[in-house]
Amino acid sequence: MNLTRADFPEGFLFGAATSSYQIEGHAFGGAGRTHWDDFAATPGNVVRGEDGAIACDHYHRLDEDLDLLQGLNVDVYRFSTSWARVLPEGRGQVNSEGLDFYDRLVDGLLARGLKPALTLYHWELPSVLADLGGWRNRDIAQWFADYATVIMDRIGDRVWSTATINEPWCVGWLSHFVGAHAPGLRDIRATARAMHHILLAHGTAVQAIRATGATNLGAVCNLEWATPADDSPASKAAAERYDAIYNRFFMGGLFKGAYPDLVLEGLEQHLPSGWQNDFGTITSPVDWCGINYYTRSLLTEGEGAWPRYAQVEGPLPKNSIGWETYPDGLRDFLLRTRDEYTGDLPLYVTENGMAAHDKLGADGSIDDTDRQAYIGDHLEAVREAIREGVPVQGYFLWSLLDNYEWAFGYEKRFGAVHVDFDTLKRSPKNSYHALAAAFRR
Ligand code: IFM
Repeated sequence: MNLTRADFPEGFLFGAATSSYQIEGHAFGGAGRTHWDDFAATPGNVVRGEDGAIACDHYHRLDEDLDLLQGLNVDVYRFSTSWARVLPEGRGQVNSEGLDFYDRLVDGLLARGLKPALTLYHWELPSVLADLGGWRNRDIAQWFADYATVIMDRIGDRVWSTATINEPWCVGWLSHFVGAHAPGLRDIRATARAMHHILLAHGTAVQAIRATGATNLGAVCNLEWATPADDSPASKAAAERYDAIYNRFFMGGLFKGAYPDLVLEGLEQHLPSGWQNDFGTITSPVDWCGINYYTRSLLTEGEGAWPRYAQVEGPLPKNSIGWETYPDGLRDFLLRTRDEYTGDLPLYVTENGMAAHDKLGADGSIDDTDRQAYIGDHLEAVREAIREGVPVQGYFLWSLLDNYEWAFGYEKRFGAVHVDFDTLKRSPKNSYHALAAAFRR
């Protein structure tokens, strides 16, 4: 790693990120069932049918993991609270063990000099609410705001920042149109409603938790650069549709109070009636915007009904999932976000990292040179954006630990720390040591 902390502006924050269901061990501490447990229980949805019941057993290894974070020399830790751990039925009765756990987590961070960056929803919807229609049901906006208030009442006095819903595209499109994430639907009407209600829930929660005195609130979107696969007008149009659905729908809703025409073409007839009246809530001011960035896609004209695009395999080096490494996309998104959506608002890269081809050495070390190169190249892209005047104020590595990679089960590893999922032993990879050196103060 060539870059160090000294290559970034004074006060720039380095962090690491995880999420509750991916690391905690959902079987522990009285957590309620989630739609990911249901999804994983359906044959064919998840590699080997794996779920988050044990995951990294972070629930019982909290101190060890917080020590690893501290050893990484980061400033801030992005974690999420689990709705179903705190409210097993989604609403009503609070599981005090769940809140106690997050209390210990926040205090453990502060004791180690780390800033707690909270995300309120990273995908584990309580099954009870999923059974009521989940993100398709407009009532979820208030359910989510009520849950957010329960969390803030307990730890809001000590968290440094709060984000609402991680990666709206995944919660909406990937989960309701593609069907690759819980609840695994392939239904355009469900998709339109879910995508709109996610933003409505975001705005409703922002208003509710601001009223509790919460500050430093943000929205986090995952963005994927869309490149036409060739010079044809059809491929260019396919890339624009992909970009509109993936990136511009959510950014447009949050920061312009409007959805792109290219998305309305397909979704308008399925949006809930009166959707235009919700933008006052959806655009409730936030204090920062987070961008999760991993890759780009190459697009060409597809077959069949809207959105009629097809993804084509690209020529660039890929991670172990097959995602191309394309750091220019991060720089270009930071510029575009500032220019078209957020202006002076602080931006954070709230996730970036690589599922690498980790190699175990005879001495027990884990060689992940390609992960180090990936991170270095993306940090360089952040520097380029900063040089162009974009107010980027921090970068979070995904992820501290190898963890439950959703539909890929435990097979794809993003961690700076290796986790043996049989023994749960943690072993820092070479990237952990390189990053600890780069982030040293
Ligand atoms: O593991 C996920 C995370 O939950 C959300 N952002 C992308 C990561 C890698 O796929």
